[in-house]
Amino acid sequence: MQGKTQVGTELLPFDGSAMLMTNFLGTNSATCYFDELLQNNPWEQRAITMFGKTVDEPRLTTWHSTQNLTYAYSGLLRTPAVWTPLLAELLELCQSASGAKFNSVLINLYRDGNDSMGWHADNEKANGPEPTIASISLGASRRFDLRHRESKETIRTELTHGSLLVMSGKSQNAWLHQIPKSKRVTEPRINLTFRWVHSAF
Ligand SMILES: O=C(O)CCC(=O)C(=O)O
Ligand SMILES: [Mn+2]
Repeated sequence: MQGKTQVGTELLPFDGSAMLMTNFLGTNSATCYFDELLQNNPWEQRAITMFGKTVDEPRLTTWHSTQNLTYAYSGLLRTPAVWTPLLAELLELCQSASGAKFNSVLINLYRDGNDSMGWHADNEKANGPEPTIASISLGASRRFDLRHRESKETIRTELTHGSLLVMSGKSQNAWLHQIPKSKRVTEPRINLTFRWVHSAF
């Protein structure tokens, strides 16, 4: 299983960068990673509390760290799941493609088009002021939107099997992003977002 580097497409017109490399992983190796994770990753269903109501997150997730760091997001404290050779391999590929260092990864499983991730930015304190986030997509293609916080300008793209999106600079401060629900999508998608987490909270 290995990756191949490719020149990316810049999605953001200003205020940060979001570089999309569509054929970052070859189709066959992307499929191997997908199958292995779908079968063997210890998927967790988490609950979130919003406006006093507790509901299940509309996706399954796991958090992994090379240094056993815990991570807080959306009021959830995560303890890390196992760090595997597969994750070490993908981390290495993301580091060479982006020039950034990562020590952890959040993995999302969108079981079908009913699963989603609402508008947010990865601007938690633990990520530092201008974080670089490397995001690998495996399985079903899903729409991915970016919306500028002030101008409301919206960029819409498709994250396909084996693609890499690297968000950096001001992107997490100036823009929000989401994976909207989709009635068309009946197949699962796995997304891995590699991050550098500065300290445990
Ligand atoms: O699934 C995706 O492509 C986005 C995931 C994401 O934004 C996140 O994990 O913070
Ligand atoms: Mn995000």
